[in-house]
Amino acid sequence: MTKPIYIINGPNLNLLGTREPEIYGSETLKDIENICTQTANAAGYDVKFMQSNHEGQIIDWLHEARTNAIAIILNAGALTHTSVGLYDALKAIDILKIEVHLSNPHAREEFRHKSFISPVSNGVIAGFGIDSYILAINGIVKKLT
Ligand code: CA2
Repeated sequence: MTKPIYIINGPNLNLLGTREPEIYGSETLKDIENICTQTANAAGYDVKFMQSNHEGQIIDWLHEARTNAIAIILNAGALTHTSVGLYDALKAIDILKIEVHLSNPHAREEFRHKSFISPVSNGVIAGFGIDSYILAINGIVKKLT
């Protein structure tokens, strides 16, 4: 059986749809999960969709992905800008890794301009709202097929 694409979401993304729709859109994380699953399934891939507010849990999922996933899509939320732990975990992973963001962090506060994830990712997609995830799935499918 084909391994799934792991889609891992970090801190506070469980709150999507409740605040700041002008920045993050009005969809909930469940809406994003549904459209990602539909998009991946249509291309013949499965998805394992996860969210945690805890850095250690995200690192554990990344370790699991090393052997159990075909590719990783990671929206690390604010940990993007702070986490050497995520940098180290991603550096040890050889499968495709795509960093995604709903907003464009480079057009926001300066503290969001630094990403610990980008140097250890194969690609970065930001600023397209929910479509950032869809673009990442389509890019992964194209690279894997
Ligand atoms: O644009 C993105 O996807 C971010 O990864 C979202 C993070 C932010 O820290 C990054 O700089 C960019 C924040 C996610 C918080 O989402 C919320 C949504 C609704 C209400 C509160 C938080």
